[in-house]
Amino acid sequence: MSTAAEARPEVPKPSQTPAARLIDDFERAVDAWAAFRDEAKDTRLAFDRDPQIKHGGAASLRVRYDLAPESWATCSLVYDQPRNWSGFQGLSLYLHAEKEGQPVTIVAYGGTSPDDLLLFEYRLKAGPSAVKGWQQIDVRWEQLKPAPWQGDGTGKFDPRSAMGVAFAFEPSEGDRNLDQLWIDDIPLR
Ligand SMILES: [Ca+2]
Repeated sequence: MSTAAEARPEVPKPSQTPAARLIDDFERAVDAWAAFRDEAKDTRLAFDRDPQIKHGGAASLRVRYDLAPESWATCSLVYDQPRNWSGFQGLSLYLHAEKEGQPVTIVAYGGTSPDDLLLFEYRLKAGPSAVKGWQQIDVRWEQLKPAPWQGDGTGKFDPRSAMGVAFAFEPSEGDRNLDQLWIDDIPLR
């Protein structure tokens, strides 16, 4: 860096506190998160903080799931009231997986109350970097698609009324799917 650049006064940034930017980094208890599952099937999902495998800080979120064919499960963070994320273009996170190609759907919840959630999805498969270490995933709001069973498929996520996020899992090929993956550091971007 040149001395001229060093001498330049720092330009104040728009006031977004770190707390407002961060969805979670799993450094504290994860009791705001909840597991939801297809209760008609023998499908399970469990999550906890993992102090052994982490991207940043002291722990990540480990999600373990055992999915019956044609079922689903989610690990969800649902807010009591909508939050305004319109100052951001999306969110990012770090993913660690056991297998390359392991599918996971990142969900942003819209709506106005926990009883009236809209689901918007970004489907991805873990790449080799997620198996070797941590894969950074960036999701822009416009990349989110309404859940297939929701409306006519043209709805858009409205970041002015965000109700939370989730990681959603479905069995890929009609078999049981028993897997686990890890998530860490989820900021708004
Ligand atoms: Ca962490």
